[in-house]
Amino acid sequence: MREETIPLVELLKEAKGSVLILTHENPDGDALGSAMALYLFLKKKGKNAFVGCKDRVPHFLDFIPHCEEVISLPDGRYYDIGIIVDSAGFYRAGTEVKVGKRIRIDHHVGGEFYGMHDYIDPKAPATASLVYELIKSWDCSAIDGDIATCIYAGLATDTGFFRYSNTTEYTFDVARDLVKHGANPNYVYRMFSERESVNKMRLISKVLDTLSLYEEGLVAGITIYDRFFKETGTEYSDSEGLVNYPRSLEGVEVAFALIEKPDEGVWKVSLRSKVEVDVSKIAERLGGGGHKYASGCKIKAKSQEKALEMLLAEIRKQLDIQKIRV
Ligand SMILES: [Mn+2]
Repeated sequence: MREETIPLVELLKEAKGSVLILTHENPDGDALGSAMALYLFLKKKGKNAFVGCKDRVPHFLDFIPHCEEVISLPDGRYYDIGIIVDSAGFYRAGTEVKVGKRIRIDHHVGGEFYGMHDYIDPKAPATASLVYELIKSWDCSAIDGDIATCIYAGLATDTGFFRYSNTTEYTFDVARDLVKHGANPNYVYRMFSERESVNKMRLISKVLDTLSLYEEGLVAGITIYDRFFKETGTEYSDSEGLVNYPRSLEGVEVAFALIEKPDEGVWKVSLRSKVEVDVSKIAERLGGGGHKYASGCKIKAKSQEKALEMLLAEIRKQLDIQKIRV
């Protein structure tokens, strides 16, 4: 049993009121998988639990068990306890929520702290593995096939299906236990990776046309213009994971995707690193955050050129600080 889980487990065991579990906007596999696993578990424990998100569940996550129960936020309701998962703070929900007590379960470096009931471990491969530890500390016999699938989905996607550097012996220990409890690795993989639409393929094709290299090939990036979504009949959530294309190039250390968000007047940046560069430092200087290998931020700029210039300046600064040269 993990001692760090005790305060939160004790609090939830005693909880009589409503508990809202929420994720960041544009949820990924870890955010939704973690939220759904905790929600299903708390319901099993007889708690008055709810799960909410600003955005609707995207196509690539619609296989997550019971995801149709996700409430669209804001819903105007008051909840006694709010638990945000896989997020640096409640601001990442992207919407106002009315909750009494705020709690955070997360594996991002830094971020907001709400008190002794937070369960934060930047060394965890995924938020889903923290939810797993929490459930294990309370009642491991409650892990059924649905809960195991939710946790597995989060763990698998945040580790690039057990290939990224956060994949360790521990990651496999957790995965093994989840498979034992009914998670099906091939099913989850197929749901994530083999359900693309033709429209998404056409989006990828347009996006790859924007691929550019910088710093003699150490840095590579793509730009996803808002018009691309309209032209291909896709939507913002289809941009998830496209940053892995520039990252997959030989010699690239830092990869990025610049995504136009005209409704917010910003360019959303996804940053990825392969081995050494700590992209969380780049994202932090631009007002965002994340992990060493995967981070994000938003840049307020009128044009793609301006946003790119600001981003490249910070990337170069980080390469200089870490003395990374071709
Ligand atoms: Mn995560």
